[in-house]
Amino acid sequence: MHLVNRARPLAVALETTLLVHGVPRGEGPALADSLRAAVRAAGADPTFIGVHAGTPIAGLNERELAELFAAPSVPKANTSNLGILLYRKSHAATTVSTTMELAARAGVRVFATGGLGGVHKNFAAHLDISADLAALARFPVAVVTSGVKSLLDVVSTREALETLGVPVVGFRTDRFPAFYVRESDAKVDARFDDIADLARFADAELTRTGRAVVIANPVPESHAISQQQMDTWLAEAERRAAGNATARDATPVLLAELHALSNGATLRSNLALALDNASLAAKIRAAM
Ligand code: PSU
Ligand code: MN
Repeated sequence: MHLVNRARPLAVALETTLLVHGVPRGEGPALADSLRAAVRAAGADPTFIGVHAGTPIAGLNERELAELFAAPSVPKANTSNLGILLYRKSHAATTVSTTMELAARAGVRVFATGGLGGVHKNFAAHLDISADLAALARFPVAVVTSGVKSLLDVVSTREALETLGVPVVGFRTDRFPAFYVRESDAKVDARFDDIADLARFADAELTRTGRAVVIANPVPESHAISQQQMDTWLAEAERRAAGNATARDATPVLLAELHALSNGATLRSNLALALDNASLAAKIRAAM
């Protein structure tokens, strides 16, 4: 695999699945601009990761990103189908798992995303576990995230991270956040209140283990959604998505249903947390 590596020394990785599949079509370019600005404002170098015509790139340029946005459809690549998409010379949007794989190869140590994939609900009836979890055990990247998407089984996902030996630390929180919701029933392994302290720990831990560090940063209060409200919307989104929300489409289909039936409240929450994570990731990178 020939990786085009344009990462600069203070690179912060950003994923393309969030841009292409996580927000409605048409909103991706504006989100890309604001993520870039958030990283720069905090003193680091925004580095979009994705696949352009079969070439994996750390640091997509404006033209390449524009071509991904303009393509009729861009497949979502996790660590299982990435190689096939490269071989077929396809474009691809990278999820947390593949953004980490390419970031690690490019030497990028910090990555900002929205929410991690994890263990889907009803796993006793139907097992669906995101490739993100296995990637966290394999690639040495500090991932700044607002926890795991509220549509997953958050407590089981937290347990799975423990099984995989992935440390989960909270930035100014003791609880493991659940994406649009600031708290869940699960805890973090340790709390950090100071960015320089957190950056020192993450840097040392990446070097010590060769695995990821999860840095959990709750959605800003101003854009948080209550657990009760989330439960109501999610039950309705699951009903509406029934049958369509399978396999790789499960996450994008449910997110789109939530954005629609909350009149955009979940989308605004998603954008706010993604930007806040980009900003925190940049501060951590600058402090390393
Ligand atoms: N967070 C968001 N929006 C998203 C995702 C995360 O705010 O669209 C994406 C990430 O790329 C994550 C993926 O890796 O969803 C997980 O998908 P799956 O459950 O199919 O592994
Ligand atoms: Mn899945």
